[in-house]
Amino acid sequence: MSKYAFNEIEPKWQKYWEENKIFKVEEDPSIPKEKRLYILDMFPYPSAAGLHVGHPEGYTATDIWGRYKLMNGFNVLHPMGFDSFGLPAENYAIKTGTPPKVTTEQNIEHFIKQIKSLGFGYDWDREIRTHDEDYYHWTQWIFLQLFKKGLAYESQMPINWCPSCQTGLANEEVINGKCERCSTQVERRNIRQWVLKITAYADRLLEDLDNLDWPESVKAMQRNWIGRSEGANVTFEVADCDFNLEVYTTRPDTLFGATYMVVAPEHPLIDKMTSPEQKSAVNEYIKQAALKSDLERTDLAKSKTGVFSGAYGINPVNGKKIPIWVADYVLISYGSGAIMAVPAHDTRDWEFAKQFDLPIVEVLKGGDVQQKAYTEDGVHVNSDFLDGLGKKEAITKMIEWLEANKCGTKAVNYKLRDWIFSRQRYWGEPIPVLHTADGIVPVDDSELPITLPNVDSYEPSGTGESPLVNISEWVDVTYKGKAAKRETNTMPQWAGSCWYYLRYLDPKNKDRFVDPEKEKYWMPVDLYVGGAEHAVLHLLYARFWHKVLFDLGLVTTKEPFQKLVNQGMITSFAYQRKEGSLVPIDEVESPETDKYIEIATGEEVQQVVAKMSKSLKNVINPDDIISEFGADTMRLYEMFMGPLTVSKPWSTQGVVGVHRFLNRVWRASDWESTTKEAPKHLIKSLHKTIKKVSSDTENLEFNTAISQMMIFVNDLYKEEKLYTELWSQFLLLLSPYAPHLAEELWHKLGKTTSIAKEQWPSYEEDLTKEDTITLVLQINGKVRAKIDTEADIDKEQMLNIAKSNDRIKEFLEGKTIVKEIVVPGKLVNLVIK
Ligand code: ANZ
Repeated sequence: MSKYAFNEIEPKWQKYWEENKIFKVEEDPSIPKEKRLYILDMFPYPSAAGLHVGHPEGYTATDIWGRYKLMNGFNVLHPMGFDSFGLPAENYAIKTGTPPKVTTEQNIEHFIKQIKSLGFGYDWDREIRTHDEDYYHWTQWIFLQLFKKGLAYESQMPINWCPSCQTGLANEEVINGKCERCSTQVERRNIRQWVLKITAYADRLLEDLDNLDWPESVKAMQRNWIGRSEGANVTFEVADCDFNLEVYTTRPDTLFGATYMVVAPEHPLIDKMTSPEQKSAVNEYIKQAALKSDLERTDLAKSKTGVFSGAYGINPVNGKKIPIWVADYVLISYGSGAIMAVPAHDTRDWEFAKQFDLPIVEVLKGGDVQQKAYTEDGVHVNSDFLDGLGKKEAITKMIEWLEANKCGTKAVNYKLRDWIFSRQRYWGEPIPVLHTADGIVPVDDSELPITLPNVDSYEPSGTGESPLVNISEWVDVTYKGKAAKRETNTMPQWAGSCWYYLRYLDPKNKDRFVDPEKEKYWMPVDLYVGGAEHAVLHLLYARFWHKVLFDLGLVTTKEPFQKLVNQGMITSFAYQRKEGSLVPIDEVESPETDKYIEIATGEEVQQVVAKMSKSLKNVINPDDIISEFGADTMRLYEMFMGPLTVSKPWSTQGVVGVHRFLNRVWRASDWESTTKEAPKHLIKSLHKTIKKVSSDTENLEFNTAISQMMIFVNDLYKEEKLYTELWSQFLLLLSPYAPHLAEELWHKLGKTTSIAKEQWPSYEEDLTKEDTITLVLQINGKVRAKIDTEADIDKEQMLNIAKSNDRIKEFLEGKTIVKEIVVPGKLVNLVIK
């Protein structure tokens, strides 16, 4: 008996696929559009840590699907590349002085080696790296298209600034208002930024979601992020001042309940309206508010703060004077940065009113507004011409009234903000514009790419600018004979991933970002698989760029990714409750993998899982699994763990189980072989398996497809003979899942071409049907029971079935059978006395 030597087999076939370019793909025009498939993985950031188990989860899924489709006659494009600009490489450079390019490329080599060791069928000729000059040439070019369309502009924007480190910080680097590195109180500072006008596409980004085959949860997150709301802008006069205050409200119907107003601490009119008595208190408050992040300011759990400005607004519907407060729960960046406060019907306003003892006036019946804000629908009261109306009609009526009286208009607002697109960092695409005596000008296309120069120090400049400002040979240029300076801000990490799926289509094109024919041939992406953490940023930014390119006539589809699938997270430390206590998942016989949740407080804990993380020392390294069990086991196990889209815990026992299955397949190949026809029951088992594996693979239900293959192999083991025809069909089914083993056993049958290029097997519907009959059981000629049983049973078995049937047994109790009548395949009649 030979040994399943996966560590010899696997590299051998990987080399064979690569050398024979088995997965190379071309634009074959004779293949119709519906037979072309573009399958995309979210390309990895090449971190120093290498691949983790989450990467192969998605990659195996797309690889199986791609191989399956290839065998079904599809022209399959399935590329891989690297999202290789990013902060970790730059931080490492600050620490060690090693240029980010060097570390990044080392990491990429490591990633490629690891990815290749899993036997994925990528067309490596199309590999891209976002930090390659040939790649970011076109990232810069696309930026210039946005710039020329007026969608990229410069603006002073408030950012988090650490006065001690002298640098801007990302939101994630601010902990409780303090710098993550030195614990200094972080300030908000206005810094010159490049901004992309994504808000110009808000409506289309929202509407076009409807036609996408994406998880509802991701669509919901994008809808929330865009946050479209409808309401009204209402103008309030400010008493004794010559200016008005505009507010945005989604509830103009509650205008009669407005008892005070609030402006954000950054509101431009504060200075003008604050009374002399309130001046110092207001100024002090503004200073404090500047230290807080938006998140802290809007946190519902935090108590409200504010200060009276000394000024009053005049409610346009009833002429009442209401105080204007300054409070940081109102953000300058939303609506008009000022609100009318209706404490009876808005939770934040209610809390504020309670805190500062401001009046609460009910205008909708339904709750006790002295106890709690009533935010549901109801019937209007205390509201003059709105009394008796419900919320919806009242909103419409109030907007009509406001418009007729010229003190308000219908308005739409979005939470979505324009996208701050510049970073004061080195390791990113330089923004390709010049600052000249005549203002900002784009560099000429012929000068692209504007490449990153070598620098000696990667430390931020200390003035909030990137390390590039110190490289005067690079920064100082001439433009039309006059001195000019290059832009030293670079693009954020998201830039390269906004369009990479287009570059795969034509990765070596020197003249264009993509050839239009190739774009038309492949787009849109038919299946995009990756983690759920990209629900908003990457997936929204890429849709935005794509729509801009669409408007410029540079791509032919409105959307880049037609179907999106989120893989579930692979977790660790799994325990499940069994007979009252929590036991490690490895010891639970059939764990309910779809039920794992993080610890639920308050209830009895049923399962416990933990994320894999370095600090918990529970990270599984794919390399270890591959060297101990092989890539095929790794692939199969990750697919067998549970449905692709659910989160599931790693189980070492599960890996062993799957490995045992592959070993059984291997050993079967050593059985005595025959070209004779296999017994009927095996043929039927095969056809059932082909049917189930085909439809499950089609629907990305890989775990159940694998179970079916296991059932088939169990059936084979009942005969222990290798029926070569049957066997070769099974190997075809196995090949997308365990491609190395299938390829090896395929060649062992004497085949000389790759199994990957064979045709997927088909089945006969008739042969997938169970051979069952309905057996009628009678007592003294009366029907007492009916049961389904296998068809080919003999008289003796029929009698046994009848006599052991529970219902029949009841009739037999205390009686004697005097006659047994058996009609084969149909009926048993027992005559009793
Ligand atoms: C009065 C009112 C009464 C409101 C009521 C709500 C309920 P969405 O739905 O998220 O768009 N608002 C407006 N601008 C704001 C700002 N810059 N900072 C903080 N809050 C602001 O939210 C719109 C509502 O949020 C607006 O409608 C306003 O409060 C508040 F029973 O006006 B409303």
